[in-house]
Amino acid sequence: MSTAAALTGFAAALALTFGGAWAAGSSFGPVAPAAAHGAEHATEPTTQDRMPTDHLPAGLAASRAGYTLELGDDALEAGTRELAFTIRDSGGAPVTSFDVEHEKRLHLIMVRRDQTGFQHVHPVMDEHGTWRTAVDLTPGSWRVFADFTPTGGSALTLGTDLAVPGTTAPPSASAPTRTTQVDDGFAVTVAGDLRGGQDSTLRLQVSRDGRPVTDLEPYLGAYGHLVALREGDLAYLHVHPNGTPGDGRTTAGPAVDFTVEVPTAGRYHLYLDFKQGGVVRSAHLVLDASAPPAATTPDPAATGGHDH
Ligand SMILES: [Cu+2]
Repeated sequence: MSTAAALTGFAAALALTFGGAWAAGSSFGPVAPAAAHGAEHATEPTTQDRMPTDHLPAGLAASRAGYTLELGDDALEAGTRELAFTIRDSGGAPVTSFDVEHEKRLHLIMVRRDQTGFQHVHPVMDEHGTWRTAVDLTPGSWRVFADFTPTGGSALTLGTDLAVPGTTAPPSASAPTRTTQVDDGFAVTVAGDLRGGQDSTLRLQVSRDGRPVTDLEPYLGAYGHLVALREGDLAYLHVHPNGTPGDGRTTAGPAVDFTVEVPTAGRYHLYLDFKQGGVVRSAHLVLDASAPPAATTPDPAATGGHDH
């Protein structure tokens, strides 16, 4: 077993310990003194049907809400490789029951930490709970996000690192990017602004050879899927468009609107997946989110629905 897997096992045991203390109603509160030594999830209840209560952005932890993402290999060679992984429950058993969300039981997003590689793939699970998929890897440090809903639980995105050995160029600094070229003459432009802790609407427009694209095809039930990753720690947000293909009012491009709430001010990398001519393409844009006006208090109850 790899070091990371062993550590994950330790983390699960730690979570179990605290879960037990929680269930037994011990005299110390939710933040036990010993929790200062442990990982962030040690302070969380591990009951599987509870949402994480700390409102941490998704994707920052490999273990959360009683579930752990464990890779089969912590490192893979560059090239087209098979990535294998397992979602384990708080007892360490592989999870095999998942709800279908956007036509799939699990969405796997991979991004190189320097934001120069992005993949959104749909692994296949065997009867033992091991998921497998082919991935295209270039040298560097990759972040692997598993976006899923365990049956009986809440939607969850776990993240962990995968190393791909080899020589990499020093990362170049990012810059806000509102228009980007995609393969085959496609381009994507974004209008609108992000505000930390508040909803805002982004309009993404797809063109090809300078002409608006009006024949987008539904991909996983929508005309676009948007993943936002905060620069620095890769906090994760997966957003679906306003409107559904076939609802009588949503057009097949060129504009796809998203209501997005990023957790904080800062720089965000946006990856739009869209489908046309039977081909799924990804566009990479970069926006800076401003701080919310000081007087406003974000109301979590008012922001439901942006996630799915
Ligand atoms: Cu997906």
